[in-house]
Amino acid sequence: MKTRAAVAFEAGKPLEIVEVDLEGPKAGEVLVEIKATGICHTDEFTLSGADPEGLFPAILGHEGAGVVVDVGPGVTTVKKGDHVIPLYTPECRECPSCLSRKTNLCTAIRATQGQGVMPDGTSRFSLDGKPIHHYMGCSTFSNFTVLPEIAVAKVNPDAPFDKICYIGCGVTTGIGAVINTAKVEIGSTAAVFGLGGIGLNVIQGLRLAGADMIIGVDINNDKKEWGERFGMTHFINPTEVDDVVAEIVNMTKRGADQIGGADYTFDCTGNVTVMRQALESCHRGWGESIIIGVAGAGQEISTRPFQLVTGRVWKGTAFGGARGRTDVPKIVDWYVDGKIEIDPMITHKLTLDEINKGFDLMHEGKSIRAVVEF
Ligand code: NAD
Ligand code: AHE
Ligand code: ZN
Repeated sequence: MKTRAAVAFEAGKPLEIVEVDLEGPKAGEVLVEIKATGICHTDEFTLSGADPEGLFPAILGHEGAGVVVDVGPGVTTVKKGDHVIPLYTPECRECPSCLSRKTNLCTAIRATQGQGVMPDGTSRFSLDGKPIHHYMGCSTFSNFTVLPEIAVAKVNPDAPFDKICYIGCGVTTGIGAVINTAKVEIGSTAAVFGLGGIGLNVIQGLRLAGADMIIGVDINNDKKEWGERFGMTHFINPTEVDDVVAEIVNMTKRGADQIGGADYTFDCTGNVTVMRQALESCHRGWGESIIIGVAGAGQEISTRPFQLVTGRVWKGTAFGGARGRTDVPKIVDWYVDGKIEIDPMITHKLTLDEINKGFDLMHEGKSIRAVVEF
């Protein structure tokens, strides 16, 4: 079949809207009509050329929602008409990682996913007979896409696509980092670095978890109001203070020994200098810093080992530690039941033809989430 898609032909160039060829689903695969897709900073990261796994030409996008329109042989868990969210972190429930119960990082199809192809080693997308790469196993910047059955979560059909697409990455990543990865306790103190599409969801996760003090850090002062809307209690613009780490340590001093530092910190910027600040803002003895941001090829993190010797913990999280087929339907229900907010964070709605504007808005710091509706 033919489908309209935004194709990334080259790193650093705007996406081009073209009609591409799409082969139908093979065994264990499903054809999904994407109804809406968010634009995440990770799409921008790959388009910029900074992603070591970046391949071109490719159809980017990994934060979508849509309807199953066809299934290949052997598919048993979803059927035509089901509403689904594509999963860049699948859940096969059979691989050693899934069975370990220690991680959400299913390994069933990770190798081919990184090569921009389906599990059989080929692409379903092509243009003029030449293959176009899939992206993160999702390619939601296409009106129709093919996904492995293990990479779709069946969700509540009453939920609006233009909002729940965000659960395909940003919402789940932010809230999941708090609940699944950090396992934040009631009364905790926390600092969130970077108040964009991910950081604001970390803040709403911290509010859900019952954190007492939620410090937001962003170089853009417009983000103060945004953070407060979702539960942030204090704001720091690091460009307006001498030392953001000292500032956080001072603000969080408590107890007879007056030792400061947050119980939990989160990097939602992808900047390795900020990652160090986040680690060093943690409380001596137990503070945990969770890296969510994705850093470019060649970038490395560093700190004095003494920071870890004295009990601070550095962790990372992908997709908020969520097991997609199990957890994503629950998060959709939380949204439908009013337990979490999404609507105010969808700041812009675009057509596929306007998708490059979504990247511009992100660069200008004007959007939280721009969503493309098909
Ligand atoms: P975004 O562009 O919406 O937000 C980034 C925010 O960081 C902006 O508000 C910006 O002003 C702020 N910022 C930039 N430099 C800063 C600095 N030096 N100090 C403090 N704040 C600073 O991006 P997003 O969609 O929220 O994504 C954030 C990061 O998370 C990206 O690196 C993205 O690739 C990554 N990400 C990771 C996962 C995962 O599973 N680990 C999932 C989604 C996104
Ligand atoms: N390809 C990059 C890493 C990109 C990355 O870390 N991706 C996150 C999801 S970001 C979603 O917006 C992820 O899930 N990572 C785990 C995985 O298996 O990819 C690189 O550096 O090579
Ligand atoms: Zn993402």
